[in-house]
Amino acid sequence: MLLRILHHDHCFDGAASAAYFSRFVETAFYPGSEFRFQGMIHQARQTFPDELFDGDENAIVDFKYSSHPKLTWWFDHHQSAFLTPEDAEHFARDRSGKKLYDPEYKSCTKFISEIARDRFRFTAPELSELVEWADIVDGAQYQDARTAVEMPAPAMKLTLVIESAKESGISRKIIDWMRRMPLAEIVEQSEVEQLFSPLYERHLRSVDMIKERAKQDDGVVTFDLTGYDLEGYNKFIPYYLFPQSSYTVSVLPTKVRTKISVGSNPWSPREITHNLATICERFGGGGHAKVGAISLEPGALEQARNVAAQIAAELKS
Ligand SMILES: [Mn+2]
Repeated sequence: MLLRILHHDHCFDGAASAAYFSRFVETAFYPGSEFRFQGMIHQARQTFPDELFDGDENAIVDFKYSSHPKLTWWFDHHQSAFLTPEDAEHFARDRSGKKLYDPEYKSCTKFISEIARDRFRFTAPELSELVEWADIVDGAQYQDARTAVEMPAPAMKLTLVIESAKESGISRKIIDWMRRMPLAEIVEQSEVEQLFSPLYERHLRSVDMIKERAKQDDGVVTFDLTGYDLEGYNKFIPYYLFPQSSYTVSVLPTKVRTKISVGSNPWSPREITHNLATICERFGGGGHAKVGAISLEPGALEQARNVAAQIAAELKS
């Protein structure tokens, strides 16, 4: 018996969901089965071709719904889980009890674990660490900026490796290890260590770059990363460097765009009152209440600096 499990790729929760789900159904439904994992990436025109569903049973975890007739199991917690209203109706008509959705959950791993426990009497105490960390990482519920930036916890190290993985081979291995190994032991695997070191070096360099350029004024941290060959940075770094700040406005030019990022400090000593999505929308961007961004054309540096200055002024008021 072959089980195909499609999961959200480049995502700690996606990998943890695949690991937990496979342990659950192996015990409760399909003992002795073979499991094959396949990572999925969000695309503007998402499709689910037939060849994805090549198992005797097929599952999707932590990823969009598919009305494909060969799909047996589905678990998701994303706000935008359905590609079309037809898919949402197809899901609503399902009576199998094996397709489950709850956007209230911070992680799909925790959702799976609670459904497995409450409806199918499956528990795995040795995986409780995995569930707990999936909830922290996917829900950005770090206890402080240090945890998010220095990455002392094995789960944070694994997150850096999983999110940056160029090919899916290492993700499959990590999923297999997650099924049966504590997180501290997974990060000690030589393949993981080898990938982690250069990624962590680059992350530390980005902390130094931001430290060099950033200024804080009236609770707003601003910096411009022009001239550094950087594609992005860990969004908690500004609050690690300036724990008393409330907001960040940054300019980051890359080959594909000139990005203005606007964020708020999850550990801010003062209340976060501005809706950052609303502010970014006025300049053609968007996001969530607590974090937003605006993407301008590559090379639009003067315009980006101008927009960033206007937003910083507004956040100080
Ligand atoms: Mn998730």
